[in-house]
Amino acid sequence: MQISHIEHIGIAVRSIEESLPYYQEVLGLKCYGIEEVKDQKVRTAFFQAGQTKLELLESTDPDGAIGKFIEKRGEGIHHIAFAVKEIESALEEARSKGIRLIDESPRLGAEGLHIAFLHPKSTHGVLTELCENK
Ligand code: CMX
Repeated sequence: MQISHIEHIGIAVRSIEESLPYYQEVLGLKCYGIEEVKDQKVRTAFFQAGQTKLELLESTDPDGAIGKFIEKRGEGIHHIAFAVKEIESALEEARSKGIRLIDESPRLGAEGLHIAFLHPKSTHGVLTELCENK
């Protein structure tokens, strides 16, 4: 597959509001958008950090992916997202190479990106997101 860059790094937090002072006042990054992704049961906050972005993820439902992650592991890095050209063929390539897909086909994520996740049990422990801006 063709990866052009790291699109963002996803970070699970208990509370976006409580995390903002660290990212804004200590790191000096500016939050440029907060968005709820209902089907993922999360609220997201985005920061531009040079050529990539940080995505803070706050759970809106304890049974969602972030709710369960925080319950088990606490706050911390949750996933890495790569920007790819042609996400459908990237997914198909991952599948054909034996990678377990969480999403069989791309769906709409935050910021209108087409996204799909690869299971961390088949990617050496890193929950991996592929995304395409189209
Ligand atoms: N990174 C690495 N490993 C992870 C993980 C993560 N983010 N989340 C879970 N795991 C591991 C768990 O530790 C567990 O390992 P063990 O069996 O060794 O304990 C295993 O994966 C299964 O975890 P689980 O708690 O049973 O959780 P689920 O199987 O219910 O779900 C996952 C795990 C990755 C399939 C689920 O979180 C998922 O579908 N994620 C993709 C969607 C998502 O993350 N959405 C939120 C972000 C949305 C956005 O960015 O817009």
